[in-house]
Amino acid sequence: MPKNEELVAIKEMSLNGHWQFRQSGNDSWLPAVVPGCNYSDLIANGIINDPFYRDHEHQLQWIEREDWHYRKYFELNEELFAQEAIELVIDGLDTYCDVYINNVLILENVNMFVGHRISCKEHLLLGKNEIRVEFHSPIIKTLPKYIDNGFTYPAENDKSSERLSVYARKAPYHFGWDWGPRFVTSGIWRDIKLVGITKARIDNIYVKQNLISKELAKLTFQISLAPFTGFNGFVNVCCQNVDGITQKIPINLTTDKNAINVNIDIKQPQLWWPNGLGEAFLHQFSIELLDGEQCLDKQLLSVGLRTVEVINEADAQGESFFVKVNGQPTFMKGANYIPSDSFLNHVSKEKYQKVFTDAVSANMNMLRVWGGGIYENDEFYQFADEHGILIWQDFMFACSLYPGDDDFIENVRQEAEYNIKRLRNHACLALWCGNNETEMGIQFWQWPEKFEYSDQLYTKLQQDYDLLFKQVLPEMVEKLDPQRFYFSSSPIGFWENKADDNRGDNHYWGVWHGEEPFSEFKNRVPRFMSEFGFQSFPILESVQNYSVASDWRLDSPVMKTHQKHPRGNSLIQQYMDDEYQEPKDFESFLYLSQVQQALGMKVAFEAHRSAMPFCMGSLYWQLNDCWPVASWSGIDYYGRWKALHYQVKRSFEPVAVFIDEQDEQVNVNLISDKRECESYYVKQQLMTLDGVVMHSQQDTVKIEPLNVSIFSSQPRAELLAMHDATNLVYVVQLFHDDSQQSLISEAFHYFVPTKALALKPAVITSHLSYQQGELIVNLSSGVLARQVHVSMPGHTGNFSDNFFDLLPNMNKRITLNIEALSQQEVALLDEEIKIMSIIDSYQQ
Ligand code: BMA
Repeated sequence: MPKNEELVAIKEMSLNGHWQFRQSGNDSWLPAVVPGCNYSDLIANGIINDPFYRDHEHQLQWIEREDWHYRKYFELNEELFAQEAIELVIDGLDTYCDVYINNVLILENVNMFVGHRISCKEHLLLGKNEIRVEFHSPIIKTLPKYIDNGFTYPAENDKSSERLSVYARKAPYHFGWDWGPRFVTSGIWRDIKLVGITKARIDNIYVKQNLISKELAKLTFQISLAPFTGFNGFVNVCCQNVDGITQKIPINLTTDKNAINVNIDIKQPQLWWPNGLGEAFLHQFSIELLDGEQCLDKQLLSVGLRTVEVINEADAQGESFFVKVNGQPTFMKGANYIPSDSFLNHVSKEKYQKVFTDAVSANMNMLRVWGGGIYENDEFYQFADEHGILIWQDFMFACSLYPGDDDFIENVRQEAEYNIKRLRNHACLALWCGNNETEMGIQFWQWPEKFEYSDQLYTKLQQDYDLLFKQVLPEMVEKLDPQRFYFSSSPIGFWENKADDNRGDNHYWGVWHGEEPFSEFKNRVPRFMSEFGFQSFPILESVQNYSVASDWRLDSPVMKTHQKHPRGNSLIQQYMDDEYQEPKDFESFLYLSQVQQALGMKVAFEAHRSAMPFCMGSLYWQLNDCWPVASWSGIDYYGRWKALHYQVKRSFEPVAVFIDEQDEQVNVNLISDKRECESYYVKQQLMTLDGVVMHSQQDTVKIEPLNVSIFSSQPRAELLAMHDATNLVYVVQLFHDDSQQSLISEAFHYFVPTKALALKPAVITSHLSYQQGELIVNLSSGVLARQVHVSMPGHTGNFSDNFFDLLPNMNKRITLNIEALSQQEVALLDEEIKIMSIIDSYQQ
């Protein structure tokens, strides 16, 4: 929470920045940066090479078995030293470490996800001081537990023979995943500072939203204070963007009385809405602790006023699972988010911001912070609040059983308390979920057979499971965040049982893991799809960043290092053989892998949205990558949108047209997520791939709010009539008005699989111009070009549209945000621009 340093008595001194580090046992100290980690510091000192490059990962595994020491010398000035109390505030230590101030041990940390505040004035000196943090190898530290146990926890993504990740409260993906490398880091990964306090400080604020309606918002600010002296003062709560909303409450602080409730009512409040439904409006509150005229401490809070409910209850069709925002059932459109880097200190504020601008650009309203990563940084949730992106928050447990001993449970209890308190005031936070897929694992992943558990042991492991996820975590949520929904494990329904599509959320992995065709997405529509996905490769411009030309074949050691799913490459190829003609070279294969992923996932997005309100959510696996790799992501590590992200943008348009062929009928569906009824123009065309229009029709239509309707349903045979099915496209476009520029959604339907389509070699002409921060590219082609990909070598920026189907003889305008360009530079880009479509990727 930001403080206004000018006015408040509290004095802060950051300990971020320059530190020193060494591998334990070495005498010499080297420069280091905090927040950071040992890998980053080793890279910066030239001791190791870029861990993401080629197959360097394998050479760097020694690092996890070493201990790492960090130290910093700092000067304490008189002003800070004169404060009544001084606290060391550490937001995150990764993971097992001892913290010393001037050689006095003040903390033994055992959890990456817990921050600390340690009163330490008695150990500090005026002038020069030393802080030292000694990290113990997470491997060596947890090994004795594993040896004592005599069995292995089923952490199948932990890429080592001894699966130790479950013992450490540390980001599970650091130990390897089926899209991630194994880099088990150590370091001071979040901010660290000293805080000097006079008399008292604000300890915690919980904003309880008791009632939210259009007419009235009733809030209670539950404020806890940490007093170091007894005194009479005031707490002042003030809303900065609504006149007259202020409460100044007298307090009589003793050293043991420190809680106060402040009630705030706001008439006709402006509500917070998720993206697509309205403005994500945030009320700005300041909370001050006053001693007479002096402000001892001040915090600023952005509060979105809204209700969020998860309705998970028995209903006529089974068991519902949907989100209501401000009483409004809302279809959730989004993706699963994994940490944006293996080295968390590399995730800059700009990178976080891009996550949310990319999500908003693709018409999303929810991201799931998946349980194998981290409880994200504060700024992640601030951006989510500001951008109207709801957050589904897992606790950090995924795909495994976990210990249940007292120490472990107590450790998790502290982790839950710390993170619930940290995140509960965020408007974006929609729900808490105990873990990812452990209940599915218990039922379907044959753990007793694979890991040779006796009945007795497996019963005990499941009791431990119940203790943690059905008792401890729900109790913590009930106590600290009673207004939020908790459930123990996602998914509730299992894809292995088709009947489960009627119950709760579902992760459907029949496509990909189950090797079923993409068309199965239509037959497996659950109440809420919280995971489904298909892999692709980054395009060549990205692959070039981590490999050299001699690596560019699927079975090279480098490409295998950057594909973590054991069957990944063969699955991509297998599906491609079924759907597409053979790609002519490696670059074409990479491109086609993206086209295949996007068009495959399109089937799912459209099936889910068309099944509203039975199905009320579509969160695909996965938004992003933590390193450059072949994966399920829609945005590659370097920030380039894959074909999938462009498809997501189209499929998640608030008002959209979809065409679906079922049982020889071609149906046109109109979908609206809007809250109001609106009128649109619908243009239908049936044309050959070289542009001869067989039929064209234009209608106006009213689309009801939050609704799916069938606009038309025609027999396939009637549409095809005497035409050649391999040479035909049926296009339906939705416009706001009768101008071409008002296009809001368009659907292309082909009557044969892509492989059989009679695509003609396309000459796509492009015309480039530059206007007010935008490079404008106008494209056209004499014949239909499928999945046109435009790239500008050397540029990672994303075009407004890409990987689209280009109709014959139609102009398509796409734009790219780019800093000022001269005419000459535009001409240069004109030469460099690369354009390809499906036909160019085939062997001719
Ligand atoms: C889901 C996720 C991840 C995994 C992905 C792809 O089950 O929860 O564990 O990376 O599938 O296999």
